Amino acid sequence: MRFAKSEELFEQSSRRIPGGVNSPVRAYRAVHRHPVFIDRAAGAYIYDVDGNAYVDYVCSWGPCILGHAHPAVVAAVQEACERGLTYGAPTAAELALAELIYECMPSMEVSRLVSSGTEAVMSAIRVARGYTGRDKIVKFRGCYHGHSDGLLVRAGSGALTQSVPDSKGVPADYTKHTLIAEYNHPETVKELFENNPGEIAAVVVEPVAANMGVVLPEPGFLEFLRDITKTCGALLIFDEVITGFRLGAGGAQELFGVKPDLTTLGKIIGGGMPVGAYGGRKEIMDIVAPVGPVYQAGTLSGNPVATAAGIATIRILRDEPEIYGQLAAYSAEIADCVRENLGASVCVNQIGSLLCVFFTGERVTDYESATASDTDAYANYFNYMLEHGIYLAPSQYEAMFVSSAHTKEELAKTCAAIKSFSKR
Ligand code: KE4
Repeated sequence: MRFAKSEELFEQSSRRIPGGVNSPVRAYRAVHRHPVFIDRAAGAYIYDVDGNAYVDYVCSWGPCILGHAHPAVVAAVQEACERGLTYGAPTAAELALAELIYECMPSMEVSRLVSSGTEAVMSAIRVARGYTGRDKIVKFRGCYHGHSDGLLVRAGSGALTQSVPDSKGVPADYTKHTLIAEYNHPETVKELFENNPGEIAAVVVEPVAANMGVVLPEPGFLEFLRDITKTCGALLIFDEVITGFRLGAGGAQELFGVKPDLTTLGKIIGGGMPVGAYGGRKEIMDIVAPVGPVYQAGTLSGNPVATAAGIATIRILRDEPEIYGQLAAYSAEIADCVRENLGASVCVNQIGSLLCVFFTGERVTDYESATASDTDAYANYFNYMLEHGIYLAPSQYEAMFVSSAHTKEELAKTCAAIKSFSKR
């Protein structure tokens, strides 16, 4: 494969954009090479500026669950554009999206649209603090909830990949109310509640952790969080920016049967356009301005073009639930192919169309075991697969995402590359 144009663009971009990228993980630093610059994408494929084609398992970090440039989504966006791109005023489309979200995730009786997952989680935290009158928040080491100051503490995803889980530029005063627990270790949560009686406003958790690689909740863990928050007067916030509409139209809360007080969404609900959302029961959300005293706002919140893409996407996922069975079956085949060919050197965690290949011989059930993985071995795997037309996340601490556009043909290509990697 040739990468001359990507190399040239990267060199030029690095002079004008930090690290040449608009989000750190895209810089490929963890896989020790320059990034490829993308020219276009369609269905299950993404094409770089040198004309190389790849089967895409990043799917823009989750949004493209229907594949790239899905005709119905593109048509909805085109139609919306012709009516003007943004009004800064309420529209019927925002109501339609809020109704769809409520229909699929009944815990979100009332929701507010924003423009990113970061905004959604930042706002949900503010609501929890305003509603409870408490300041402290519990998050889990290795979980990532966007880049708002108070949550860049032991954060996962790009923060973990770049070894800045506690970002510079965030004053200690901004994070002193952020308490850290260990995912899948209930005793660490219990200890925080015992040591901070009456002070914890909320526990925020990725119901399936997907920013330290993919780590599934141990049986009873989410139920434990539900119980302890209820008992201690704190709110439970499910950050479903990744899992929402990914694990099913009802997200992780439907799959695991645990109902949070607040939920945050992003990625898929924008269908590839910038949309986030936060919401919960009316009694809590009525605290949000202009109804209540918790302020939150956004120029492009509920933007008509973005909501059109989100509505088109969610309607397909709601009306064709068989998509989720197809996604899970495809993903399980990938997981089996990796286990068969890479054997004891890897641990593959997979749930629905979320999966991760950890280069470790141990089971990965928490932050400790996830970060024991051999990131150089992952980098070798990543580079081999890229050179063989398979586009994976450029970090051990991210997920593989599968779309409904991935067919048996892509499965065969992917398994062939995995097999040849095992024999290289
Ligand atoms: P955004 O602000 O990037 O839209 O969403 C932040 C966010 C919130 N919550 C969860 C569970 C998330 O995974 C994210 C963002 N996910 C990363 C990928 N793991 C975005 C990719 C990137 O940072 O470039």
